[in-house]
Amino acid sequence: MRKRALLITGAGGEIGHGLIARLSATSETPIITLDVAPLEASLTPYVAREFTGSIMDGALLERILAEFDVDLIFHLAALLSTRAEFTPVTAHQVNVEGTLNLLEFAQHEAESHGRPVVFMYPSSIAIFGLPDLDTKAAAGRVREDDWNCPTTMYGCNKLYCEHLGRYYTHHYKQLAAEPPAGHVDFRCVRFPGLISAITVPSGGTSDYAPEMIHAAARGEQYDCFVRPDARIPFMAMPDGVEALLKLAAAPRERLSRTAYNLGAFNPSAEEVAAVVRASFPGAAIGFKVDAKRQGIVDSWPADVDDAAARADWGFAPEFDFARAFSEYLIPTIRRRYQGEGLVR
Ligand code: AKB
Repeated sequence: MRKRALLITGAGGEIGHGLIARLSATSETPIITLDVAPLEASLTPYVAREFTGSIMDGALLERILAEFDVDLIFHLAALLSTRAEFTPVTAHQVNVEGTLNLLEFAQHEAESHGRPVVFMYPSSIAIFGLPDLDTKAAAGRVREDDWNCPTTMYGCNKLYCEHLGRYYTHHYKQLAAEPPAGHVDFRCVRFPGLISAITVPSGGTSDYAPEMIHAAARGEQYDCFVRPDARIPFMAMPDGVEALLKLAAAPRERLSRTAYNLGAFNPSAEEVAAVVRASFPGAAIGFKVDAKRQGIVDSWPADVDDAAARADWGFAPEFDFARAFSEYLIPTIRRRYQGEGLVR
């Protein structure tokens, strides 16, 4: 008999941290994880079984399939936007081929137990590509199907995988006369920049905001790599985790799309710096623009229209810009730097 479980890939990353803690408190289903690096000790008590390995390893996925009955997957493993620009071919392998492997894994799970497999996929504002700053300013709150013209390998990967997920959900092997009982039920949120008080990101282009906050808390000088006026949407990590859980639990018939925009607040880099300076007096924040990373941020929308997520499955972020800092980031970060330390 296979054991019932939910699977999290890339579990040791930023989203995985929050998700594991939250799921272990709310879900009865045992959690199994797959990550290239061993999970850190603070997470292992919440996990029934930890697999250390790659999503590219077909034999390992077969082993998991043979042992576990999975009907919920959070596929978080990915190479983020800045890192992907340095190693685009590897990024394509991990972000696209890895996701295809997981979709096939989900399809086989569904066929084996005869139930749908809910496949949760974090996509990104990186799937958008605005050609210049005037267009970005004029575009305002960008809707899901507008400006789907990414300029990064990561953005291309995420957009294509959104389509793969839609294919597996609605069109898989169109030759089948009847849709099979067990099938992939792909659900995707397009995250803005996520800001966690517990972890610092690595390899992303929205990293300047969290890096600025954590550097100030550590008493370190920080040179922001985008211009003061750079503006993209952000979200506090607890709202990101909550959104994943809420969409995963939504009745299928309520969902009018497979990919949803999400937003919460959209400060400029200078507005983030001002709040950080006010919260950590003496914070030394400068601006040293990296042209390539600036170009990526300039191509992302200043804001997104997330009306569909709000209407279909009740997305409602708890933290606006002020509350994210006053009630989550600043108090949690202060406690962490005074106490247990920081997770990287
Ligand atoms: C990145 O900067 O690559 C990510 C994202 C916005 O998807 N944080």
